[in-house]
Amino acid sequence: MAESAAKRRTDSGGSGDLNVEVKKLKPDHGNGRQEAESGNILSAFKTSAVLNDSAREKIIFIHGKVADQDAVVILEKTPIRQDSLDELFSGSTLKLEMRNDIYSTYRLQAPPHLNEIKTTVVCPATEKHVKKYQRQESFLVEETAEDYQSITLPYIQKQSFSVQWVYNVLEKKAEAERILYEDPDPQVGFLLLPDFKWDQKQVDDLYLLAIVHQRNIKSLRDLRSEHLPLLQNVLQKGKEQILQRYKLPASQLRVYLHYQPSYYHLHVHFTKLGYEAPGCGVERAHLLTDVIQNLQSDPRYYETRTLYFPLRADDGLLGKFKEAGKL
Ligand code: M7G
Repeated sequence: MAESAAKRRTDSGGSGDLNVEVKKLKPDHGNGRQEAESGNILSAFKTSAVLNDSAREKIIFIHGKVADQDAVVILEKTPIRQDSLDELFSGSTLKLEMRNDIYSTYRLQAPPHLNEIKTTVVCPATEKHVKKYQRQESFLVEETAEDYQSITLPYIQKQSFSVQWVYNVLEKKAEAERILYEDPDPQVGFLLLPDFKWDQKQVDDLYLLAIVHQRNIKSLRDLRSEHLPLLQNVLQKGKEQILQRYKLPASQLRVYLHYQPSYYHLHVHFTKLGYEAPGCGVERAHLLTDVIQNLQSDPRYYETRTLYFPLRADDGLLGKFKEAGKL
């Protein structure tokens, strides 16, 4: 067990940030400057609705207000780390609930630092954010090349989420200390950093993002064979970095793009194979290796193909497909 605990600790050759203390961050209102805060910005949070929750995943999405601003708060219990087990057993109190023959159940009260809740705050949140986190039925959409030009493109040009947070990362105005690797080349370069869904405490749910420096590639649909050097570079160097830092070989990784993404600036998801990351299903995730091969066999593959993707019931884009008689 000691060996596997050491593995889970992801002794990453000195990246040193797997046990970073969670700082409470003030919303940065788009300029990317974040301040470590000792106070609790959520102490005055007023809940208006639970948007979604899952007992199995131990996560809850809440809509409410911070001061007068709309906010979405996500609370998530984090996995139990093997390297904290000794402390968990020796430093907790144990309250018996029931005992029967050889069976007994307890409530274990762990020391506070082993009992943290990962908290994500979106503030101010737009109506679109509230919808993104709301539990809803999804519908599979069939998008031809013409549909993309006449329905999807005009919609995303007007209605998509701001990519200010992406520019803040690229310009080192936010999360600069979290960047794991940068290839600064303007054509084939990218930044690699932890996705904000990953608390970096264990590799079991590893989730990194590669954000490309080129700013004119919105999504998979815009990819052409001229982007092959960029995609190959992201795949190759991303894999190398992950092997070096986390000792995870490429055979343990799922490397993919979302279509449709939420944020229309090209980025690639790197997740650990055994971890069922949200959005890793076949209806939304496109393996980067497949994307590269498709572009090698047809330079206009993603310009011309019909693509399929799920949209949630009240997604405005779904409404546009319905209006056009496509559903
Ligand atoms: P996507 O495919 O555009 O949309 O991926 P999705 O959120 O529907 O999957 C964007 C990815 O960026 C997601 O995995 C998000 O968790 C992640 N992400 C979003 N924001 C706003 C941030 C952020 O501010 N910082 C970091 N590090 N990751 C983010």
